[in-house]
Amino acid sequence: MTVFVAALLSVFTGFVVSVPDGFKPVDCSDLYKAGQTVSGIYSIYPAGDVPVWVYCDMISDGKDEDKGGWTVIQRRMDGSINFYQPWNQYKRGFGSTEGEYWLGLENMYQLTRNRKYMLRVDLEDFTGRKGFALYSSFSVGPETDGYKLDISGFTDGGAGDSLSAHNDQKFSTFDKDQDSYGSNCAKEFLGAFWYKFCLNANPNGVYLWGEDDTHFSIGVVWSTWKSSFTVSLKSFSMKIKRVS
Ligand SMILES: [Ca+2]
Repeated sequence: MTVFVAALLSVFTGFVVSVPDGFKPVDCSDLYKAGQTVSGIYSIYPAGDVPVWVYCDMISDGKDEDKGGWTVIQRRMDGSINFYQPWNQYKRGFGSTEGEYWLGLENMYQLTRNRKYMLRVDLEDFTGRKGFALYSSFSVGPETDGYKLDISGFTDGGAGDSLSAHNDQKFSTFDKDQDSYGSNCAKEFLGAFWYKFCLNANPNGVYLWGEDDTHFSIGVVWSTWKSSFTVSLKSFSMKIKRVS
């Protein structure tokens, strides 16, 4: 349905592009290069043969030569999806590509194992203020190594760096504790992430409506932006783009 809408939009805005039969884009960067300039839902092929539905952001980043082609790997926007999910769900992905979703650790691994990606984190608070953070390198390791996060090359878009502290950590869920903390970070902060001991960011935490200190740091937190662990954000998205 949404694909249809996106196709219609592309017709109305004049971006009519013929995609060759058998074209299997690895990611949104491939689609963008093939002329798809409308943000929306597309199918990509991270591992070669099995299609995965994904939201492509074809707009982010102001510089013309650097626009578009962003594959959204995580998105929060309205609290409609429960992100307190077990390991298998984080492994294979869940949610709705039209709204909130997690692309899945295996897909992230397949995308980044042999290709170079950068990561952009886009944030918006409940007053409408926006900020972002850029990382020039992003990859996720294999499941046998706990889907370890490898991130570097931070550039500040006003939100500060809440992710570098999570570098080199394995992924943890409430039913799979791979963090560097004596207790279980996922259970303590009601999310799932590359927790250490435990967090500077909690993108998959509980969707709260702004400032809420009822329980410390369980919200959708990016601590360096607000210098706070109790401000939960309205919109949060993580998106990756191939570096050629
Ligand atoms: Ca632990």
